Amino acid sequence: GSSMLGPQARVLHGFALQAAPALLHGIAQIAAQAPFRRLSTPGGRRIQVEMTNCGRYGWYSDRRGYRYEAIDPDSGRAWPAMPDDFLQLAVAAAAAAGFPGYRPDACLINRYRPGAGMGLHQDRDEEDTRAPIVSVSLGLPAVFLFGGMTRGEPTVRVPLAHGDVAVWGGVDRMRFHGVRPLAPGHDPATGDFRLNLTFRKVR
Ligand code: MD5
Ligand code: FE
Repeated sequence: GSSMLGPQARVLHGFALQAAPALLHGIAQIAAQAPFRRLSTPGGRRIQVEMTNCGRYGWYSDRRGYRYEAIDPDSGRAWPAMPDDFLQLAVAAAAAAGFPGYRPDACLINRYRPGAGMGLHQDRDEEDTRAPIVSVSLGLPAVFLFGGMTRGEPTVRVPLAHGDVAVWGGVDRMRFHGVRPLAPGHDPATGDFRLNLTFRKVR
């Protein structure tokens, strides 16, 4: 089943359950080429969530700003290619949520340990804001915060479990959102992490 969070925001519960083992294997291979790391904000604070990327563009942040890079600044090499099964899952989820013809060119991989969270923010570093964002949750559960178009509006708490896929597009694309600090837990399949794949179309 699926839950409607907004006119063009959906959670597809369990949509990635079948693909999950292959996705976790793919993440391990990507991390062997482009290791998870803690980036810095332009203001010099370290981001709690560990990140890496696959696909044509990778999200990156340091003193010079938030941006997308085709070359991993920490290795000087291109990001690992987006595996076919990653792309197929994202395309199928977008279509199921009403966004046919999705062609993401970036996949940010977020790794959360217990205690790590992500503060309220908007995703505004992409040139293409018409394409939706597809987000896959694996491993430990999290509480997602779904807000409004301004920071001050109230947020709705949305539980996200292993295998859930969320799709945000159209009028819901620029909503403020965040992730509450993860509760302690065990998940042998992910090594006691929450892993999140965030597919985007940058250009
Ligand atoms: C996560 N990651 O669970 C989330 C999934 C990020 C991030 O937020 O920037 O890495 S993506 C959630 C999202 C994206 C775009 C719009 C909305 C939510 N929304 O309108 O709620 O690690
Ligand atoms: Fe975000």
